[in-house]
Amino acid sequence: MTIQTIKTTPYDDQKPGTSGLRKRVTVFSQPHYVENFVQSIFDSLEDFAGKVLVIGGDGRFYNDVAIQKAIRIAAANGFGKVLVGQNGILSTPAASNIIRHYKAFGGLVLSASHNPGGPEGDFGIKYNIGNGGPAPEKITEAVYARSRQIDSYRMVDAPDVALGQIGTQKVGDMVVEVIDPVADYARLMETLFDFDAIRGLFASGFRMTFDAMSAVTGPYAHAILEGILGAPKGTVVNGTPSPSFNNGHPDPNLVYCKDMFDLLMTPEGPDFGAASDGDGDRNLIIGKNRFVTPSDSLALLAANAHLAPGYRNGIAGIARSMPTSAAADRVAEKLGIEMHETPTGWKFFGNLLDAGRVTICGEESAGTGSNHVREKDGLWAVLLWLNIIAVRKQSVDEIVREHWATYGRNYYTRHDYEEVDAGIANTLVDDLRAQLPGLPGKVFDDDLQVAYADDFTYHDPVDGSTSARQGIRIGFTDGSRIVLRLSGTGTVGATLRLYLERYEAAGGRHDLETQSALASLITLADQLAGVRQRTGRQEPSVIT
Ligand code: VG1
Ligand code: CO
Repeated sequence: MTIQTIKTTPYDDQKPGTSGLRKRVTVFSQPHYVENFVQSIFDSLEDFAGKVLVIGGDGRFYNDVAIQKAIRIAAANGFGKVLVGQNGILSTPAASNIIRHYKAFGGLVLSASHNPGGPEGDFGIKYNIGNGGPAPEKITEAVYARSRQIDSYRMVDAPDVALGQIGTQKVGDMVVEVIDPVADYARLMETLFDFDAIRGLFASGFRMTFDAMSAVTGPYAHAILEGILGAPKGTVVNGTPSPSFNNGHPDPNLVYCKDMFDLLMTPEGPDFGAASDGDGDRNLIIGKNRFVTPSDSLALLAANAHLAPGYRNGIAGIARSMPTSAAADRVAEKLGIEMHETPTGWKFFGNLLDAGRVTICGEESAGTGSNHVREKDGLWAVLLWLNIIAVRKQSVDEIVREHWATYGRNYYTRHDYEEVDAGIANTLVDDLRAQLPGLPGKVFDDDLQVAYADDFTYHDPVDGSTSARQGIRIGFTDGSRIVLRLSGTGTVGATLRLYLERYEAAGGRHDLETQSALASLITLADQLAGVRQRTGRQEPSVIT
């Protein structure tokens, strides 16, 4: 085996964000760019000689190029074996499962998730540790520091691996095993859910539509929903992964899944609609005449998890990201279990899950998951919903309404202002931060009294680490909140996310239109932060 040591110079922009390094394909395809980053990852890890590395991606444009480079660098750095999904494909939750199941040292997940793909779109690389979850900040910071110093990387001189072919090959001294990307994942789902009950549901005429958005979940959804569970052919739409996502935007929200939403609002539409994102870790849930906000979905899944065999004995606790609504908190309170509020990004849930302190985690951005893996999991959420529907024999709308009648409703919306000038966005956040000390006690609109105003700092109760500046929160005495933070996954300019929440107790009005229910908070947020005036935008780019 020839190991080449290749001279390189550092790039200064390889700082991982909320979920790995995400950049335009045009940035990733610069000379040595992928190589520098992958070598910087390996340089930040210890004691992996001879061990197993998992590599998989969401199949987007450039996946095939980057994966061959990563395999050659892994071989030159002394990994003993690489497990790779056939054709280089693994959904993010499936990759997490493979790392755990085969007790790998870690894994590389090649994905820019919900960001658009294609030659003009985005690509991404993320490192996951041995628990199957995204590397904690300690590692991502070390990788970034290394990427600014790197002066060479190691690569074996070997031909491309035939990724289409299941089985074992060799690259230098390293074994490369190409595996079926779906099989282990499907088996895991079967251990968690009552597949007989879900089969019965489909057999009884229940109809669903699952939009794989031409992204990675297509093969998983075909195999599990239409194959194992017997949903009629055609249940899965856009089920063939495409490197450019068929020129779509694989973000399962009400903008990019508007057709599905409209269909679910018609009498002849199916009973249930769901979608997942580019790498298969997000979920969109829509019942007939009922869109379920991700924050509500987290609360509902937690409250009903015991109906699925995998959670029969109850859940240990719940964690949610800070901007996610407090709906889940009310469930935790009632169940008498732990509740944790973490910064945005799945990497912050890992310690809590590993320590057994929480079982179910979720984010307002359409991410929910459990301790079965260490990533959020789109199809898992869909299957848990189906399991609950099959057992409760009620519609999504009925289940949601009953939940609100028991716990009250947290009206919730997120307004995204995408591709804003970064300078303007940073000043806006700085200026709002400067106002925070003067806000507590102030009363707005006669009845909105500020209870606290801060920039969220998280203290990890498991490893004692601290993460500061995780988003501005302004909380009111009635439980309402305004949250504002900058996205850490965008690749152009800055994306401002404004999150608004208001609680309406059980017995209150639960049938208001969300934007009108939150109108006074929306106006107040704009008054405090000056989003419209400073960005010149009259409307958010996306409302969820
Ligand atoms: C967004 C979401 C966050 C999620 C992250 C990765 O991050 O808000 O909740 O964990 O995307 O999701 P940000 O920093 O842009 O707000 V995925 O499905 O793109 O890996
Ligand atoms: Co994703």
